[in-house]
Amino acid sequence: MMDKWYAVFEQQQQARGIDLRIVKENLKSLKVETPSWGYGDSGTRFKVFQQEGIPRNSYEKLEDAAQVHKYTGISPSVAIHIPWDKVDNFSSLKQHAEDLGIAIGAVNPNLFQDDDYKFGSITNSDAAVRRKATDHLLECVEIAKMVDSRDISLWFADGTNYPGQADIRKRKHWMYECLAEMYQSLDDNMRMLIEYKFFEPAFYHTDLADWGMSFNMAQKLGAKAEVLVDTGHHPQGTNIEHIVAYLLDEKRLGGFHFNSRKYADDDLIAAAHNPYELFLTFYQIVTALVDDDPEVRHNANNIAYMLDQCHNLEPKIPAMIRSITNVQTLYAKALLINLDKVKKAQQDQDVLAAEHEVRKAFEVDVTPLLQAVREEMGIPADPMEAYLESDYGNKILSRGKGGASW
Ligand code: PSV
Ligand code: MN
Ligand code: MN
Repeated sequence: MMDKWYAVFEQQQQARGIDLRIVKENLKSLKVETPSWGYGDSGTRFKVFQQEGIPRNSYEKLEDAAQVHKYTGISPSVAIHIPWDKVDNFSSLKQHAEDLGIAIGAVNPNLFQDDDYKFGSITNSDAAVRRKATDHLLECVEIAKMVDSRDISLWFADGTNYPGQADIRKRKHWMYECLAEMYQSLDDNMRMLIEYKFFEPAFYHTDLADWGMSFNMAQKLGAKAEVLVDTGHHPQGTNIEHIVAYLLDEKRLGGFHFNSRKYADDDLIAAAHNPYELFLTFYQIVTALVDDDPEVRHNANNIAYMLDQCHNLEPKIPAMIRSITNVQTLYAKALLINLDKVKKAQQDQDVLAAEHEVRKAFEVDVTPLLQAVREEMGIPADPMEAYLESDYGNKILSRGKGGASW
């Protein structure tokens, strides 16, 4: 039955001029990292809800992440957050990940949960606080080296709540000084990915408020500094795919933190509210993968895809699986855009035809394609169903309540 379904799908796509061999290759090379903090208890500033079976430590977080990889086949690494994931022996954590068939991914410093950082970390007017913050960044670079991780993801809560509270330009200089010191400590293969967010926890100004500020900082630092786009960190209505296209053209798109949002930085299941936005983001990436400029292609092939989500109400592991399959589904749809036809419509300045070609791919049901790809990868056709049928969810209940929180 399934084979017939796929055969029809193949025929339809071939008739549209789509080479499914390339589509499948691209789908098989997609990797989406999950965040260690997404497996812990989380909530809002109003309440952190405790779930049963939450990992009690970083080792157990990796075990849960390995389940996500087991059933999706495309999430082989886990981002860690220091000090939440600070362990006595990083080689043993690394080994634990390897034993589970996964790896440690991006290292995330934490410069927002210490009283010293009340008025800023690397932008604080107090040189001693900036020193402490920079030392933490350097410590994270060392940890990344210990666990063989390439990327350090940087998000700063630094900002102010009131006009006049601080000297915005001085803070910009201090930030550059601290980041430049960190930059010097990176090995040649390493990267610092600079995230931005327009508000929260600061409500008047945030030192890295948008992609332009991160981009400017990255450009000043050097080629190992790139921009990290967290899809939940923009004002309403922002055209994220435009930002993505711009950064790709500048060869500075370091990675993504996928999540979905309705109102603020909601950190919900990726594409739960806004699948078309993620599809259009992938459309920009798909065009960059075949760009004439080899550097643009290189950038498009080296994007770190990561989730940054906190599942406050829903069980964590299936929520991660849903997010990963959503990302994979929207990437698959974007790969079905007939770029030649779009190009032709663009040359003809035929607005309707161009928009139609793009949207048409979104409307394709890619279930048979994903099932075929998963079968070729030795992965269950329906990752969510297979996980729910396993006994892992029950087994972890013996951990009880009161596990790690983010
Ligand atoms: C806070 O907004 C945040 O969600 C950022 O997106 C970071 O990437 C994440 O926390 C982890 O520090
Ligand atoms: Mn993020
Ligand atoms: Mn965030």
